[in-house]
Amino acid sequence: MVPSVSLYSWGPSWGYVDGDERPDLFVHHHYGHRAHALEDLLLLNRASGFEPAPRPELRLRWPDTRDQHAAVFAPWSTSDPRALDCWVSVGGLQGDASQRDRIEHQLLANEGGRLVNRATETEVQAALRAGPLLRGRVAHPLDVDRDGRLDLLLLGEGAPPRLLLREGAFFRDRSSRWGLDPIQPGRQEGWRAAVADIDGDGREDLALAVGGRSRLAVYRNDGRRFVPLPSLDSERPIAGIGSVLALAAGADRRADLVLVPARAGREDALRLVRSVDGGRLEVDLIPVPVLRGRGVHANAGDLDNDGDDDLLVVTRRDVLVLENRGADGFVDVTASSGLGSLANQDQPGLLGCVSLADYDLDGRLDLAVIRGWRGPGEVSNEPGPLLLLRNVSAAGSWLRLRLVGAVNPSGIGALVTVVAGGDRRYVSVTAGVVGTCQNDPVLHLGLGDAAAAEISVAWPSGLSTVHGRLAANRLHVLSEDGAPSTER
Ligand SMILES: [Ca+2]
Ligand SMILES: [Ca+2]
Ligand SMILES: [Ca+2]
Ligand SMILES: [Ca+2]
Repeated sequence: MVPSVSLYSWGPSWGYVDGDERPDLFVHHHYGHRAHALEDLLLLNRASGFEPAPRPELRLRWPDTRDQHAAVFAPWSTSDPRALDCWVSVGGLQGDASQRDRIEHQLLANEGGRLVNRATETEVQAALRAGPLLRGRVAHPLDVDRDGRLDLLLLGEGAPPRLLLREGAFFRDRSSRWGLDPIQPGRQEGWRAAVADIDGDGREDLALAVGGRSRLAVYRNDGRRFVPLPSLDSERPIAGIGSVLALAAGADRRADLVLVPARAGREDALRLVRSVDGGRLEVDLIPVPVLRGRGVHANAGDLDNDGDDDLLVVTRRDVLVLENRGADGFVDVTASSGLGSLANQDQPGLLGCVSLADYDLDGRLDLAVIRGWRGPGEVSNEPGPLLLLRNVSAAGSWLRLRLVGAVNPSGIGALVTVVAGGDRRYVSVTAGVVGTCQNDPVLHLGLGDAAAAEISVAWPSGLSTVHGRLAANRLHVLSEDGAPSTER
């Protein structure tokens, strides 16, 4: 069903390219410009299975473009949330200014199902070449100024984040105006980050590792600037932040953060960071089994559709599955999950990211994992296989929700209120970017044994829509223009 490939990638990205409801999969190849003879792979998800997209649609410009780090689907140019554009983050060597003009950023506009690089025409290329040399790692699509046009927050290492605002047909670097220039991540930092509404005011904030990955810095978006929040309580220092994950769903409007320790063995706990009143941050520990490798990534999704998001924690050598049992905390179910076999030391490559999508549309979230990866500080650069893991667990009922905004086509920045089985929860609509990979941007909600859920949406434009009681176990399309929701 999946072509047998060998890749060396920072993560698989789920998105929509060819206009249907099946999530497609893009896996960039890190060193495509070198003599590996390995290329990026766009797999179109068809009723008959995955098919590699025909060339030359995705033929990026080798050999000049340098390393690729993450691909992100979002509607920067397109108005169709089922035919998204794709950003590919490209980086050069740290501090090597001579590379500045050789880095070819990739903003692949979806033009009738063909992805065409428009980084020059939209002036993304010029804006980034004029700024500090960004060792580009990952992009977060967000409408930071709430004008309905999707902007681009770029995170790299060794340079401040760059915020490119969409202004008419072009992108302009507004990083300084938005207060981002003082943020000075070091090596292996800056991209270990999450973008989420941490204080619950309806605007996306920024959390990233700084200080040799010893500290989490949080910047609140006040609508005009990113303003630093006081640092975390130093009584529980973090000896190395391997990954920062934002949990998009919860009982309040504030996104919680999960910090994954970068070092195996001694630091056997995840940190759960919550914003409390007054913008203060509090930390709890989530005990997990001692990590058998360096923590590099975490992701979350409701794997058993019971209404609680479960955690996946990736080390170089295994993927831990932590089932969320609500008040009873997280329980390690790796051994019975089927993912224990990924820990096989004999397989080629190291694990990087795991990303989630219900690719076979059966109502259960499936996983894409790449075994070939080389992060900073790693010696091995072995390519490895792309693994698709189909979820066959017994699971509760579910909803898929596709938002269609009036101006912002995927409704990125909206907040969905879900009432099911007597519980109310809030789910933020994001592009699905987690670490250096991307989950299916269509919302997947577990409903337990509920047959329906009451759904309403607060859109980033300020409008609200009420969609009533929606039947479980299907996709609903929710429109900002007030049209009745449609089922598919
Ligand atoms: Ca905007
Ligand atoms: Ca906020
Ligand atoms: Ca669950
Ligand atoms: Ca599935």
